[in-house]
Amino acid sequence: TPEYQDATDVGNKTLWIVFTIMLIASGIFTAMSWNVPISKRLYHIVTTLIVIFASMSYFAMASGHGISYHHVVVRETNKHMPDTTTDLYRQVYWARYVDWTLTTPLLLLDLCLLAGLSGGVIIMTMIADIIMIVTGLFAAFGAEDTPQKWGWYAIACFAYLIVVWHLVIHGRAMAMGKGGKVGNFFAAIGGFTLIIWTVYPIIWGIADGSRNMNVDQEIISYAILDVLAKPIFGAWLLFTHMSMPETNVEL
Ligand code: RET
Repeated sequence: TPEYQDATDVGNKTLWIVFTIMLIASGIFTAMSWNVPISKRLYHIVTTLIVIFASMSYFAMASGHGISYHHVVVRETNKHMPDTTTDLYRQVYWARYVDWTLTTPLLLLDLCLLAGLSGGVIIMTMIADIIMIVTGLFAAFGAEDTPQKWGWYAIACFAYLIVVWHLVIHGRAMAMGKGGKVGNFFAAIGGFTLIIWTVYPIIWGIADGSRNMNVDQEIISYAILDVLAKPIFGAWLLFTHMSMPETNVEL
């Protein structure tokens, strides 16, 4: 007998709420960009695109698109009876991975610009991040609960460490070089990012990886993280940038 793990009304309402938050953030960030000359809008453009992409992916997920079933055969060994197997179908929102592939490199671009990193380091950081998301997608759809699935997960975690390495080592040094004000702001918003981002692979391991969390709980966990990582991060960055001319980017 097959078993289905689906979102309920609670999960679906959560998706609609986050869609609304992302849409409002898109409007606010767009309006904020109108108050600065076009040549000084780089952070605004990057940050607004992040919440627009998130709005689209949340709209897809809330309206029932961008979802697929991951099929796993769960085998139970019984002592005095023959083994039983269950066909388990769990919803996987692949729209998230499309969102993350586009938005996480842009979030990193914001931080790299703030630190004043060189083009080469920016590209390496963004590519390592894309490798992290794509290998995470392979892990999510890894057939069965094979070691292979956790192999992809390990590769994704390794790529994540490369991202962290670039920002913590090079990013912090470069930001400090721009003066104490920029250095302290980079340390604060970078530290916030590091904490939030590190929770994603933990949730993934508990929810998608080992299915110790139901689909609703997974949706709610990612919802909280996504709101912190995108609209809250973006508002903090744009409002600080407004009052701190030292953060200006010459491009
Ligand atoms: C996965 C699973 C594989 C291992 C790792 C992951 C990391 C994901 C991260 C996602 C960040 C998303 C953000 C979204 C914004 O709304 C793919 C979950 C390391 C760090 C910031």
